[in-house]
Amino acid sequence: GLKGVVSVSANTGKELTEGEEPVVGSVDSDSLNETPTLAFPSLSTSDFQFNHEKASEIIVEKVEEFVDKIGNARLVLVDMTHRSKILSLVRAKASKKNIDSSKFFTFVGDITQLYSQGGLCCNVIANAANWRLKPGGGGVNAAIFSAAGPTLDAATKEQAKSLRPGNAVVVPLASTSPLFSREGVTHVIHVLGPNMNPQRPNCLDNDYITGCKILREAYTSLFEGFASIVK
Ligand code: AR6
Repeated sequence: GLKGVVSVSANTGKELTEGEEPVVGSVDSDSLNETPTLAFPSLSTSDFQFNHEKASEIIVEKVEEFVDKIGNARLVLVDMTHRSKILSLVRAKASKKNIDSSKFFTFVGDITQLYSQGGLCCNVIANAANWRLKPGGGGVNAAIFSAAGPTLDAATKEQAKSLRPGNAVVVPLASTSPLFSREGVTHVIHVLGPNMNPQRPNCLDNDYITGCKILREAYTSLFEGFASIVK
């Protein structure tokens, strides 16, 4: 039915209360494994310093636009901690819309260990990338390149040399990558969001007219990239 978005444990499907840790274990429903699922971080809201209120508005708007276009596939917004401001804002905004809570929900965990630590099967994960598509740096980019191993860098270079803000590139993972064999991830989608951090390239200097436009484009490219894999 049409319900608000809650934070759920992938194992039990039970709603988690604040501070409660998800139970680690195996996924209890086989059908869960076969549901195409994209796990994505909130683009630009940490190292790139994008306003959380504006970003959460755009996430919910774009999820609402795409969730019915991708069949039975699921979209999952991920962050590391239960204290995540962006997850709270998105849950509050999404609960006011008619978004199917089995097709879009938030999840607390490391995006590189969603299955092994959280029991959540995601065949595709998104990366908040840098324009050079380089491993390292910080945040989710460093975590994904490190967990995937050297084959991700090679596979990425086969698809693109660089990325413009607002664009995404779909990269198939080698079956030898630990992210594939341990977590069941078959594709990584690199996305470059707008940057408000003066210490990073292409800083928009608080121009949120342009910034919001680029963030919308980034989620559109990401969800279209995911849709192209699902089909
Ligand atoms: N699992 C889940 N979520 C995470 C993880 C993780 N392992 N690590 C961070 N997050 P950020 P940006 C969340 O800074 O703002 C990089 O160095 C984090 O809490 O990774 O788009 C790139 O090379 C936040 O909600 O991305 C770029 O130069 C979200 O992921 C630059 O940072 C995005 O945080 C991109 O900055």
